[in-house]
Amino acid sequence: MITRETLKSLPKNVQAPPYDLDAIRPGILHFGVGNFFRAHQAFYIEKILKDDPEWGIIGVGLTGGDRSKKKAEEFKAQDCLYSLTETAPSGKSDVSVIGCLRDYLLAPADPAAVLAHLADPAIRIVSMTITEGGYNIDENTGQFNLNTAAVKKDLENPESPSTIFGYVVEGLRRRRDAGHKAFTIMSCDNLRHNGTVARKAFLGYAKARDPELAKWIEENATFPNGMVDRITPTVTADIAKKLNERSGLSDDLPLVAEDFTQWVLEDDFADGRPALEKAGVQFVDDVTDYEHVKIRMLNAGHIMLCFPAILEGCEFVDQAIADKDLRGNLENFLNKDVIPTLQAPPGISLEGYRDSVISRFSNPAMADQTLRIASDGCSKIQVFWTETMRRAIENKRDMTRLVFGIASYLEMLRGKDQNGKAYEPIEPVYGDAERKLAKADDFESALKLPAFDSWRDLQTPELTNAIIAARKLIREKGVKAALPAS
Ligand code: CS2
Repeated sequence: MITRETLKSLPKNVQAPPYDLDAIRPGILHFGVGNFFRAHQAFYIEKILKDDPEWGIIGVGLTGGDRSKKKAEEFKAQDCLYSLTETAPSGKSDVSVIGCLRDYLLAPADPAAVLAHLADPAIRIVSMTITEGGYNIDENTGQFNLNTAAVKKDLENPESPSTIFGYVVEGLRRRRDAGHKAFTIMSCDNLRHNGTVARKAFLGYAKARDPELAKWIEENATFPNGMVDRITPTVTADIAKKLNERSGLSDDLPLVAEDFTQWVLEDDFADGRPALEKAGVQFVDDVTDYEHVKIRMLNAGHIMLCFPAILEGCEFVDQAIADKDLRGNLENFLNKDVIPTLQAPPGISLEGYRDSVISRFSNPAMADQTLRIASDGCSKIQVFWTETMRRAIENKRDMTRLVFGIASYLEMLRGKDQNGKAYEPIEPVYGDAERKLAKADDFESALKLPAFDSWRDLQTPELTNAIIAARKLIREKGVKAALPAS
């Protein structure tokens, strides 16, 4: 366990928080304290606290259940301290104890405390990493979904909420009534225009609750868009053990991330912000081009590499990229399918970005799991590949690599690799019907899966046939035989 006591005698290679923990006051409330948040947003905030101690973070978990309770207990037991190991592809690593998280609350266990923080004018930013599905946008209408049971329940009892929308809007209601300023609602999820998505979600809920309140929120709160980037693997018990062995700590919540990190953010804050530029955050007027480069190259490349890699039995991303055929396919995909249809933001070379992506994927110290990358492939394919796919179909470009990628995804969903080894694909948005489609050997019907909805209007019989043929080839002759030649 790490405690405040531990900080007094850290192993000499471990960096302590460079400020007095007792001087930190909370200014940010964050929903969804996952590994990515701990390695990314918290890492940046950590750097500015010495000069700006009023931006400490209160973490909030929204779900109950035993796992959440255990996590909350672990955070509490460590006074919310944890170690972050940042590792370069060369193997060089730095370890620091992060202290910016000053409390962790489980909303179902203590809703009043969460609401009290949200109503407190000292909290000036409410941030979140709740995954794409967390914004509750109806895929068919593109609007906030008012019909889920949890949202309906919150709308019936708006002062005792259970969803993030209910909490945030009730917090803002209390602030308005008390004559306080609104806070900034800052999404840190890996989505295009995450701020715009958050705006739609929170205003959608607020309008249904009380149009006047919604108007006040619209006029007073802000929703900056941001591009976030740092590869942060899942920490298994085995990895945790290794991290502790290397650091000399006995941390119950250790974390590892690559040494690369990027945060490009719109400077649109309702009530001030930390001087994040001092920590390396890049403030821009419009994040669009940055988001496209990241999502269409890094994230799209990740799944293009990992779907077939899983079939080949590769457990880790660095193992996958060390396979020269899989790497060649990824390079061809980036060079031929993505880069020619992408707009580079000022000062960024797409070729340089490609090289950095390949080097980042090669980082052996990350032990980043191919199954983590492939998880929720249904949403990822739509977010990461749609633009490239639509451009390719519309402009009649060569589709072989995309076809191969889709066929690999579908084969990967069977949960059995080429060597007959079983694994569990993680597809949280699929219900029973989709699971059945994914496991069945009906290649044509499998294309009805929602993963392909975002270009369904452009789907042609030729494309369908090409995907089916690629899938057959993978099944009969294996990934290597099916890999596009160039
Ligand atoms: C990965 C991301 O899960 C995925 O699909 O591509 O988690 C990736 O590691 C992060 O976006 C890096 O910023």
